[in-house]
Amino acid sequence: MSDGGGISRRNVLIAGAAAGALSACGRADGRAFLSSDTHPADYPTVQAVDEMARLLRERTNGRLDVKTYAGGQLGSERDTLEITVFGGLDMNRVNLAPLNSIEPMTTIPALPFLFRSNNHMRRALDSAVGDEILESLTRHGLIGLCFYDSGDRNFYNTKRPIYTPADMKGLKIRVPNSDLYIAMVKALGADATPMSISEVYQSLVQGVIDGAENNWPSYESGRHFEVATYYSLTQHVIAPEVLVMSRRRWDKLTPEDQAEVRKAARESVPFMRTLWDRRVDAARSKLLAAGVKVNEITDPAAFAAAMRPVWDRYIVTDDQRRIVQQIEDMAEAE
Ligand code: GTR
Repeated sequence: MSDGGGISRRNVLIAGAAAGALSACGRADGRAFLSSDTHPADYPTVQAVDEMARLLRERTNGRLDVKTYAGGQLGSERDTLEITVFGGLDMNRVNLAPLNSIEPMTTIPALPFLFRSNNHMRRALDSAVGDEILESLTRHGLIGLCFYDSGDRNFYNTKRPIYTPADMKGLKIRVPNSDLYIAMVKALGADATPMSISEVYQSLVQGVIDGAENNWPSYESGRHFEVATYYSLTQHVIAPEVLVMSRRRWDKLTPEDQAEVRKAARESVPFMRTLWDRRVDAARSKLLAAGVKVNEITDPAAFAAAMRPVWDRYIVTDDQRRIVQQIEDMAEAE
């Protein structure tokens, strides 16, 4: 983890190593975009970027390509984002959470109980609302290319099933590095511990934390279910993933190549959604068969009410309020 102050020495080293890896694969001409993902190679986000790479190769006779370093090889999302802004990485697939402290507009889709369903999230982010949130990253040195699904996040822990907000009291819960997530967990009376997802499994084993919150596929692929066997369907957040490009790299592309990159990224979205839906089903079946103790919560409205104060704390600008309203208006079709 970086100390939060500027570009850490470790990140400069990682960026250097990444550039070295790029020339080692014979693409020192700088055309293959180097991308990072915290998930393993078979995860839908990584596969979607591979599909984007395939489309780019096909349309440019191999002139444009993407090489993804999966499985968090290049570091945590927070660290690799820093490297991306600074230009040591060309692309990055991250959740919105580590962007929350960089750009307030990214907190909107991460608000608790904002989206009524995954479809509501897809509809909103496919509209001009999504474009506006992606566009807000430009002033921070990032080009927002597209959103990918991340499904609903649920609390899981080693101690007990969560039925009501009171059941959360005193639990030590890991959250991504985002003040919004810290506030959400504190609002439920639990202790929030921000850390990178790669540290969660070991921290559960050692009892440093009692639990975390995530979607079915991450709970499964990170093997967190082996230790934290209570999975409670709070569905408190349906925040998407986002694919970003370093503005430094983007500005060096011709307008034609920029258009190709945007198009290929957008076209990888429906591909990702198909993989995502399958992956959620597969993860859920596997976990139920593995004996994970899944429960519905007693009263979703009680969780929504307890977490509602974070809306007022993080939605403070007129632009944020306007976008939140637009998203809520799109829920009507549910
Ligand atoms: C996952 C997401 C990752 C990462 C992780 C986390 O759902 O796909 O990008 O943000 O959650 O909790 O750190």
